[in-house]
Amino acid sequence: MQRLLKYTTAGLAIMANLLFFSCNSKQSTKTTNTKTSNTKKAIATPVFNGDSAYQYVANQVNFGPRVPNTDEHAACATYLADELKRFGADVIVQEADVVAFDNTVLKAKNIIGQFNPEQNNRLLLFAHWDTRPFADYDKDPAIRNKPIDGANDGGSGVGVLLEIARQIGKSGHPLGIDIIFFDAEDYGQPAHINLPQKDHTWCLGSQYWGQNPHRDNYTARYGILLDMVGAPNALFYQERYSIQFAPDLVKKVWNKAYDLGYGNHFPFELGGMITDDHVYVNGLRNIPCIDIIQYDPSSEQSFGSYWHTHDDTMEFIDKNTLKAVGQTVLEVIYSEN
Ligand code: AHN
Ligand code: ZN
Repeated sequence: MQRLLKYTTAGLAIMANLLFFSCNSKQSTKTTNTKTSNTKKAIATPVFNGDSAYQYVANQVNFGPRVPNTDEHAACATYLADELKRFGADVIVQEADVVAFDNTVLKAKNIIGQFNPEQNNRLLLFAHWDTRPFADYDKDPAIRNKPIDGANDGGSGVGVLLEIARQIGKSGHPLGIDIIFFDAEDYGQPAHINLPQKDHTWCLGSQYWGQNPHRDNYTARYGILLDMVGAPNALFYQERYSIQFAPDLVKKVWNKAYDLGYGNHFPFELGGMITDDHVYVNGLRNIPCIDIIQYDPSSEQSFGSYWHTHDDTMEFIDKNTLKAVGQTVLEVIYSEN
């Protein structure tokens, strides 16, 4: 009896299917397709929210300057780790004592958010989250030794990556994705100071991580660094180390930006050769890396006139630039499988 009922139900289902098929073959073909390709179905690229990213930048700035060994820095570290956890990442805070150019021991914290930690196929996105302890290029010499807000230099890359993390948390991604906020990037030796110039005084957090990755033999398909990605009308020229390390990725990112209508921010032109976290991630871990970094050949220091001054505030953060960078990176990582 039970059996018979089952058969009957199955028979009815077949009949219904046949009927459906004959009435609307187009739709039924569609249904079949989704069924058979269930596991491979691509996830649509999420929509990056520029307002949300802007708020993440403001939240960081509201802590005050995030200079290592300060309370503001410690409070912001907790905030960043908590946000990544809230978005569903497995979070590791890697603590390290690193030595600055003036021999100050910095209690550094690299904040690492892992999506799909069991996946071997990984993509890496990163930015530095600390801010410069001085404003060596400020017009006013009286305030050059004061720490800066670092809205753009520090805040913007992290703000964009937090929004990307939120979107990955909501949509999922077929690959493993790591988002790393490196510390102690911006404690580099000032150019005009009465000390012999030392090498490798920038990017101390990424140098440490490169030598001591959070997982043994850590690697990723590629890495994308975001640095100073929030200024109005910012231009992201193709940075020269990036072209050397990962020429195909540069093409992929710049083409994607162009396709999305952000070509105005991403000229197909050569930029500077910039010592930044991507140099150490690439060199120490052998991961092809690029740096999306503002370059302004018309300004004295090539990064925009606000750079390492007290003008690096929320006033010069533009949601449209955050959106252009964030949507481009999302589009690139959602084209991978
Ligand atoms: C140098 O000026 C050597 N590198 C730029 C890296 C940097 C500083 N990014 C933000 N602040
Ligand atoms: Zn800086």
